Amino acid sequence: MDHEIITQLISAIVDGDPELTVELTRKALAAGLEPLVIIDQGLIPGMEIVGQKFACGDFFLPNLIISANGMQEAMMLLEPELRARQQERKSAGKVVIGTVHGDIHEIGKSLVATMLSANGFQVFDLGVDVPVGTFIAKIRETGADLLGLSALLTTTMVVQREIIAALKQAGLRERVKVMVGGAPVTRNWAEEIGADGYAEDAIGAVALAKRLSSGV
Ligand code: B1M
Repeated sequence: MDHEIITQLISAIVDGDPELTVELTRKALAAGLEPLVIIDQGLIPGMEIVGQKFACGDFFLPNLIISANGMQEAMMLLEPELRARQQERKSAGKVVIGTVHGDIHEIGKSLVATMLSANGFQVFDLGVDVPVGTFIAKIRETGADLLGLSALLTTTMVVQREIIAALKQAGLRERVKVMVGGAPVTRNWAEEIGADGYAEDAIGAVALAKRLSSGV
């Protein structure tokens, strides 16, 4: 039964049916499925198929948009559930996060932000297409210890490097640990640009943020 809902959820995302995506997400929660299982086994694999179909020309931009809308609406149901499962209440640290300039991919960044907040971090989410200077200003304003930079395009991951250079120029690099992520980003890339860490997914981002903020 559980497995069936997950399979249907993948199809609802791929078929571009936001209404059904939300209905199935509700059903899955009611059936007792963990929000992270719904995300990791249903919504994300669905989006991966959409991405593959787009890459090989079977799908077009409207397909991407409608599937993303379905996932975002489902996430609106799931985010409060993720937060409700929050285990650590005391602040684990302050994180400024955003998707870099030129890039409007929002879903993965928001999932990372939600998971960080659910794990006790105070999160300042700047949204998408964030100018370099806005990251710098927010770090100054909040005194954040961590900066999370999401990039989903090979053309925008280079902005992560620009932000690290801007941090140095602003005299903030020693004070802030930088974590990077997003589909095209790799551990090698993180090392190459001098970031402090890379995480492949939202769970990995929480583990990394904890490690970085504890100074290990
Ligand atoms: Co776009 N898109 N898109 N897109 N899109 C990709 C990324 C692409 C891989 C699709 C493909 O061709 N297969 C491709 C990029 C190719 C490349 O550069 N390598 C692509 C392209 C080309 C484009 C456009 C250029 C298309 C066009 O206009 N011709 C355009 C660019 C717009 C822009 O940003 N300037 C574009 C637009 C869009 C939409 C707006 C339509 C829509 C986004 C809507 C929205 O976010 N509100 C969209 C979507 C939905 C996708 C795919 C299909 C799905 C992305 C997603 O939400 N995945 C994507 C294909 C794919 O990735 N498989 C694709 C689900 C999400 C939970 O995963 O974002 O990877 P993800 O986040 C993960 C991890 O990456 C990680 O944790 C998250 C949770 O597990 N993570 C971090 C992310 N950030 C992190 C930060 C961290 C740590 C981990 O630390 C700080």
